[in-house]
Amino acid sequence: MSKPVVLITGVNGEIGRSLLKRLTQQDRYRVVSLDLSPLPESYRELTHEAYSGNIMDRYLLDQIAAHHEIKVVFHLAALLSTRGERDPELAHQVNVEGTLNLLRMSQNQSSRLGESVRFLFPSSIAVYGIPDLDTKKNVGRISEENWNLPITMYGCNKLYCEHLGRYFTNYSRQLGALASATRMDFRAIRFPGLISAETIPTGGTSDFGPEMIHAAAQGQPYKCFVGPDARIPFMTMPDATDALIQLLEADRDQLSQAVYNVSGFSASAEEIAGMVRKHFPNADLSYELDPVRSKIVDSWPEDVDDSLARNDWGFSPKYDFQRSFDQYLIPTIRSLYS
Ligand code: AKB
Repeated sequence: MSKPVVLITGVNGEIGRSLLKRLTQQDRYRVVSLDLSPLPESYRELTHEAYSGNIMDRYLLDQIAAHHEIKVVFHLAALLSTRGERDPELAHQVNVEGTLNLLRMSQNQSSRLGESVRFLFPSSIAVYGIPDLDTKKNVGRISEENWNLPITMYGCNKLYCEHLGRYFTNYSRQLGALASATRMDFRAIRFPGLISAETIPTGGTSDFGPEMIHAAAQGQPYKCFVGPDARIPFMTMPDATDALIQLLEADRDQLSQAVYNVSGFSASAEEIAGMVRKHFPNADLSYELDPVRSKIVDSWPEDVDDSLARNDWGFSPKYDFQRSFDQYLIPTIRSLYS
């Protein structure tokens, strides 16, 4: 039997590259990819076909769908939270209208194939908005339905797209009228700050964690843009891509909802700095607050309750705070920069 075709948008980003490698190792899927910028050759050769183009180009999306029997979409293309605050209208266009284009394509594809296309969407802790630091300290690990009051354009976009995905899967009246239409199957993970040992993120606000580690590993000074006490949940990239694949492969009837929190560990900027100094004793780390970015981080929870993901589809991250550094980040980063 031929392998199911997976479309990854935003494949040239951090999650995209890592997911592409992971799917290639597993060898169960055939990957078609799309990104604004062309994939480097070493990644391109892992794909069945790599398209360069814009998710706003509906004609291109229709062409891709016409040429491949896409059964799964990982829609990763997005402008992250810091970048989104610099150009909120562009963020809305890419994050919302772009997602709508992919949802529409997936729904058409589901009707055409008579099989539900599984649509995997990386949402974010940015959908949460906690009004002040006292409340942040006291709310503890928050669950999916609480504090859905984002303060960034990116957070608003992610929250709304979760609703759009649920709408296409369950409620679209237009589809209700077509009794024979097979509905698409939308599933989302609200990711915390992600830390990869191989790549450095761009345009996010949780970037202070990975930036600090990569700067120290390269012997470069780093000025952290949030204060030492700023605390949010994080997760390693291997745990993030494994979670996406695990949620993809879960049976529909295992899932009690469409959107799930996940977390690897909760850490403050100073706890990360402490761990970095332990491994790189000459690290030159200091703090220089960026008022906008630290306000964004302050509005995100210290940690999230991911018990539904654990119970429904067996989410179980390999790396806690200590293991992330000892067994993944430090060994991989050292070999990257040596
Ligand atoms: C960002 O910082 O914008 C992202 C996120 C937390 O979704 N990394």
